[in-house]
Amino acid sequence: MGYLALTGGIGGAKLAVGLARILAAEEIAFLVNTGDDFEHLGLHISPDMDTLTYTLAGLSNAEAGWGRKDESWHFMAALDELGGETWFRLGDRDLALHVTRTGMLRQGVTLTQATRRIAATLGVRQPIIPMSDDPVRTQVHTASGPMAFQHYFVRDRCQPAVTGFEFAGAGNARPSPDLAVHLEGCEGIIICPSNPFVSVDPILAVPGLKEALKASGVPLVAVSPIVGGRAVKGPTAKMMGELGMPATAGQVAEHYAGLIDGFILDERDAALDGALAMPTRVAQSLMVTLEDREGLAAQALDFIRTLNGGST
Ligand code: FO1
Repeated sequence: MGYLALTGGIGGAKLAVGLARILAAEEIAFLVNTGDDFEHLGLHISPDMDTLTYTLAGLSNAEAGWGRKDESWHFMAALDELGGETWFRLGDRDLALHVTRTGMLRQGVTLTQATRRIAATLGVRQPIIPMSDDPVRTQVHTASGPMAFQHYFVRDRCQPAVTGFEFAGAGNARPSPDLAVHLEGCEGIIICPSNPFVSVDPILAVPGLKEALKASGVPLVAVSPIVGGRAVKGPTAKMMGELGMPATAGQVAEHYAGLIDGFILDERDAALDGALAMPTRVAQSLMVTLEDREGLAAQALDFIRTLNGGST
């Protein structure tokens, strides 16, 4: 028995830690966005899976939210001297992970298997499952044309105004084989407070995946990434404005309508409690301390139990 959490990016990883700390390792599995993945300097890079892996392993750079702590940057410095691309910062220790994964993939190891081996080596006991072993690449549409996700997010620092998104390759992608394994006996699904457009939608765009989540018949609750009209982290609110939507928690709930059975609002948005098309729960969703992360995780699990008709 256990839970499945959909996550991507830095915001999602925060709740993931809370879930990992209050549940036994065999009670939680993470389904992770790979739309941010890209080939860079000849390496396959999976940022959201690495962010989660490092975070669960206690190795992450907490200030940046990505990459490893205790890093050195000799590779970047040497690459710069050679005139290489240094807009995407790769620390020396982080680089070893990308080299290792790329080597595995070149030997025919799937992304699911490679991620499982790397996570185990780093001491992570919770399953970290890519949404698909097939390539899906988020393209950000802007007034001046489509952009690769990392060019938008890192190189251009989310400055371009977005007009839409495309998940190239999604049509031919299959859910990771490990998804069905972890949906067996699952008692609830959580959508972490990740960017709905570029961290969650790519996962839901894999054919059959949304259907598999709904077919599980268990409550699916989402935690709002928007608090009081602002994104907790990253460009979510900016994107909503550019897409002509109000940057509100209610709009995010609307975005997930039809899929979710419950929506967790932050206390600042308590006025929306009971005013949305689905059951809501108010919780402290700004996660600064580990206790905040654990508290929000506990609220999500309790909300699921309530929706399951369990404890009040
Ligand atoms: N984000 C940045 O803003 N700048 C970087 O130089 C950067 C490097 C990087 C390296 C490895 C990695 O796993 C993530 C990295 N990220 C960087 C974050 C990454 O772009 C984002 O975490 C996701 O793609 C969006 O959530």
